[in-house]
Amino acid sequence: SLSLSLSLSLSFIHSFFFLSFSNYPHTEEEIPKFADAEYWLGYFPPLAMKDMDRLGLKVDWRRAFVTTPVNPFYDAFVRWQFNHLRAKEKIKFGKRYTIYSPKDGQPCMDHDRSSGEGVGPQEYTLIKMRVVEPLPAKLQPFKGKNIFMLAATLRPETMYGQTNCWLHPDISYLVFAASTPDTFYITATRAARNMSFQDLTAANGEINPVATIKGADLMGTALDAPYAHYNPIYALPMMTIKEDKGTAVVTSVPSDAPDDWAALRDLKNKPDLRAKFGLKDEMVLPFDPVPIIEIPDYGNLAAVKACDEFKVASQNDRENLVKAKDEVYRKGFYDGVMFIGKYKSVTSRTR
Ligand code: A2H
Repeated sequence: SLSLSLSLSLSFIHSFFFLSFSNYPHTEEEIPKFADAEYWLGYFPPLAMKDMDRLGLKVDWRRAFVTTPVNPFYDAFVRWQFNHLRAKEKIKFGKRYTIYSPKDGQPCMDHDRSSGEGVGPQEYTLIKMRVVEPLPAKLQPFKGKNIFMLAATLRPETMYGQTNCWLHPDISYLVFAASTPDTFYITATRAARNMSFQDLTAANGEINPVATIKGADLMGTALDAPYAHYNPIYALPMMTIKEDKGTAVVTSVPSDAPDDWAALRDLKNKPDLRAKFGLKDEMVLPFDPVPIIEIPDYGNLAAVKACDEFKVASQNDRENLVKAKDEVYRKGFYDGVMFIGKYKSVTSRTR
């Protein structure tokens, strides 16, 4: 009970809301008073104390105090503590990933949201895929500049197996200026906005848009992708790309991602599909999956094997793709061994 009485903090009050509401009449007239952010500090604690007394808790309320800056003594104590911790370099001020509200200029935690409770930041690795000659018509104005498609991936260790880049033909991609001079990035608009808060544009929260281009007009763009076995690789269409995930630019690793193999196989098997997007055969046909991870009893092209095993018919065969992905990701994670690059011979068991 001592610790209870010591911490009349936000979370403490929060857990007693229910009791207070059920036992005391709250009037409509009271509500506008809460527009003053400090009003509740005087409103709820007495109700919570009363409830706890009624519950039979033996609390020494003489020790109760408020743990916010409205209590100058407590505030001074916390300041003192933080100054000491800072002097000893135990704490520092800086940026971290969080759900952020541009409107309020501050992080927006779970309970402060009207929707999206439980949503957390997802960290992706961005792969800078350099656009190289010959530029498609819509990218001609960027001749001689550094211009990159930014693919978001959760599996950066698989980049040795890249065979192409995926774009959705119907998504409008934004070309915007990067924080470094003469450099431009291509992503979905939403991703550009998120990046502008992460030091990837010149001014915080500001995007300098230079062009908007439909995915269909970027098909066949030649790219130089880091660590890729093939150079160049090409931007190709994938119908299952989501506009609101990552950057809506996806790098393709058909050896280990069933979605990627299914979509690449569609293009390889269907000349009509290639023709529809104005793709030349040499942008698709020479690109076979590259073995990079060996899974005991499964081989070194896990996604290809799983797509066969689960009879994945096409990139739109969602049901069987789910099964294939479950299998490949689980087996790859526990038993996969990389046999190329910096993480050669590393498995999740030896990591
Ligand atoms: B991963 P999560 Cl080898 N639409 O990268 C559809 N898929 C997208 C996407 C979008 N807008 N943005 C990213 N992705 C893909 C490599 C990879 C990936 C391998 C194996 C598994 C894997 C090569 N493609 O992801 O929904 C990207 O593909 C398994 C989940 O945020 C990205 O990582 O969990 C992954 O989905 C992000 O998925």
